[in-house]
Amino acid sequence: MSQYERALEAYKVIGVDTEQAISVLSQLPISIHCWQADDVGGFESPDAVLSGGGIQVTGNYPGKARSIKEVQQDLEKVLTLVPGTHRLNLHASYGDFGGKKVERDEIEPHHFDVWINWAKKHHLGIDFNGTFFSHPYAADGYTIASKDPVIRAFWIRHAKRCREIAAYIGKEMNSTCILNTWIPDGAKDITFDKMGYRKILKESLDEIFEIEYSPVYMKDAVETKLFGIGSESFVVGSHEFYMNYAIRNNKMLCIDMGHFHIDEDISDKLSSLLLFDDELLLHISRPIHWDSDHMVVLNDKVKEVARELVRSGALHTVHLGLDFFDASINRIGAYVTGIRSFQKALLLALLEPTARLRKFEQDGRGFEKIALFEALSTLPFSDVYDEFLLRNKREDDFSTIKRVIEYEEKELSKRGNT
Ligand SMILES: [Mn+2]
Repeated sequence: MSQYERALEAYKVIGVDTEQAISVLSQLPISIHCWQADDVGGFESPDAVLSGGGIQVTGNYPGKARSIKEVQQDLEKVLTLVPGTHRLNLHASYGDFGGKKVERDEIEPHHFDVWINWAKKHHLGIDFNGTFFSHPYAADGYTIASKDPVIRAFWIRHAKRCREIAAYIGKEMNSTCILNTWIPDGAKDITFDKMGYRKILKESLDEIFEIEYSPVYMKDAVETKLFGIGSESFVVGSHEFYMNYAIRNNKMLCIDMGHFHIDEDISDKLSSLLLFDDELLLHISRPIHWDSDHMVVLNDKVKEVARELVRSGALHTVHLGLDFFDASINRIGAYVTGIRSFQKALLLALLEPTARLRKFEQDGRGFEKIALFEALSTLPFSDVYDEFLLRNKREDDFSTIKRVIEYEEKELSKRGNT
C-alpha cells in the first residue's frame, strides 16, 4: 500500500473522500495577477509618470520583468511550477501600447491582443483591472471621487474604456472576464466632507455602469478598502459604501484579505455576503500592519478563508484572485509559494469532514465536534498534497525551490536591478 493509499483510508474512516478533494482542487482556477512580476510598474510609454500616488511597492530584489515579454516568460515559468489550470489577472497599464503614449482614457481593446493571444496559447482565462494610480491625475489622492470635474471625467472615461476592454476580452477568450475596480481615493488627514466625496463616487459609478454588457462576457466587481498609505484617515470606497452599492446595483463585491483591520476575521464575512450576493470576488493576500500585500503563506487567516469557502459551498460562486506584490524577494518564488500555499489551504478545507462536524454541532455534541476537528491536524495531509502534485505532474515544494533558483540564475540575473 502506498503512502497515499494509506492516507485515503485514514480520511475515509472519518467520511472524507480524498479523490474528490484532489479532483475539485485540480479544477479550481486562481486568477494570477500580472503585477507581482514587475512591482506594479506596467508598460505605458517610457515617459509616462510612474509615480503620482495610490500604491507603493517596497524592495529592489534583482530580476524585475522589464517588458510584456518578460512578464509572460516569468508567468510561463510560474505555470510550470504550480498545479492546476488558472487565469491571468491583468491591469490596464499592462497593455501593448507600441512604445507610444496612450492616455488611460484612450486605451483600446486591441492594446490587449498580445495578452489574449498569449493566454489562449496557455489555456488561461483573463480578468481585468482599471489602473487608477501612478498617474498625475491621481496625485492629489482622488480619481473618480475627485471634486475636480476634469480629473473625475478623465477617470470615468478610463473606467468606461476598461469595461469595453473587459467585454472584448471575455468575448475573445470565450470566458467571462471579471473587471475589478479599485480606486485609491481618500485622504491622509481629517476629512470634513466625507458625504460629499462619497456622493461623487456614487454618481461616478452610476455613470460608469450606464452601459450594460452581457454577463457572459464581463462582470463588474468593486473593491473595498479600510485605509492605505496616504489615505490613513479616510477612504471613499469603504466596505460599507461598496457593500451597499454592490447589492443595490447588482455588482459583485471584491473583498481583499488585506483591506481590513488586522484582527478582523475575513472568513466570517463570507456567509453573510453570500446570502445576499450571488457571486463575490476574493483577493487572497497577507496583510501585515499597514501593508496589505505580502506573499501568501499558509497561515490561520488563509486557512479560515478556505474553510469557509468550502463550508459555505461557495467554491464556485466566489472568484479567487491573488493580490500581492513583494519586490524584496524572488518574484517568481513569491508567485509559486503564494499559489501553492493557497492551494494547501483549499486542500485542507476540502479534507474536512464538514457533514460530520455539522451533525455534532446540531446535536449539541460540542466536545466531539472540537475533538474531531483537532484530530484532523495529525492526519496525513502531506500524502494527499503530494498525490495532488503528482496527478498534476508537478514537483514537490523542495524541488520547486530549486527550480526557482535555477531560473533566477539562468534568466533573472541577466536583468540587473532595474
Ligand atoms: Mn486587492
